[in-house]
Amino acid sequence: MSVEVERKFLCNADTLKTLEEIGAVCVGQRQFHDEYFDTAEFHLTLRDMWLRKRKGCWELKCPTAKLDGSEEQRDAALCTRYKEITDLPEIHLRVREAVGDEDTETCPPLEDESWLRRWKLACFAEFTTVRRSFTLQEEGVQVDLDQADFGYHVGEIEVLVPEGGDVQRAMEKISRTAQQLGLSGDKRIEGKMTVYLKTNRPEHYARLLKEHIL
Ligand code: V4E
Repeated sequence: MSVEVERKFLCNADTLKTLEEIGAVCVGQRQFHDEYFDTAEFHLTLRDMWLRKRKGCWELKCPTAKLDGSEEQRDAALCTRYKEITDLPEIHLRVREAVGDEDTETCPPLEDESWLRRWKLACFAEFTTVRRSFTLQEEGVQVDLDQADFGYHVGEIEVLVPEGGDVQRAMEKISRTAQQLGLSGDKRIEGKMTVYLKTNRPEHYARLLKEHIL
């Protein structure tokens, strides 16, 4: 398990040029289709848990523990931090708990997708992203430029921190990279999901907004 620390930013006509100027190296372009799942009552997303299938693999993003007050105020307001879980038994455990299934005697099989039916999980969002990725001189920092098929273009500065690693240091690296990219502003930039839900699932969006998840 690792923690993904990430700051999103808006791309403009100069973004590519700026990346080049600060020595970013393009390490490739890929395309992927994401399907996100939840119950009709939003058991997962109301807990800020994001279950998705990407390229045939299941992934679950869960919130991390809060940092202490001073750190929260400084860098954390602009960054998101999520645990990324890819181990299927661990995903099952967390989803089972979130949906309130207390029958721990019978485990749904891992090899088929009957667990989706058991926990009444259905796809609520799906979209395709074309992603160009760049590495930077700042160690461990990656910049992704995402173009979603519903017309949203967003950049992400991200650092993957192994379990127990230094999240504060990751946020400092992100902050330095943001400065190099000339990013100003103190507002969190909307992710693809926020923009997608606003347009395609307004009730779901409104509920998550009300509960301060988005
Ligand atoms: C964590 C989360 C969601 C899951 C998708 O996360 P995101 O990093 O936006 O997508 P993507 O495609 O870049 O994933 P990657 O390839 O980096 O793993 S959907 C909504 N959230 C919560 C969230 C939030 N509340 N605010 C912001 C700015 N981003 C995400």
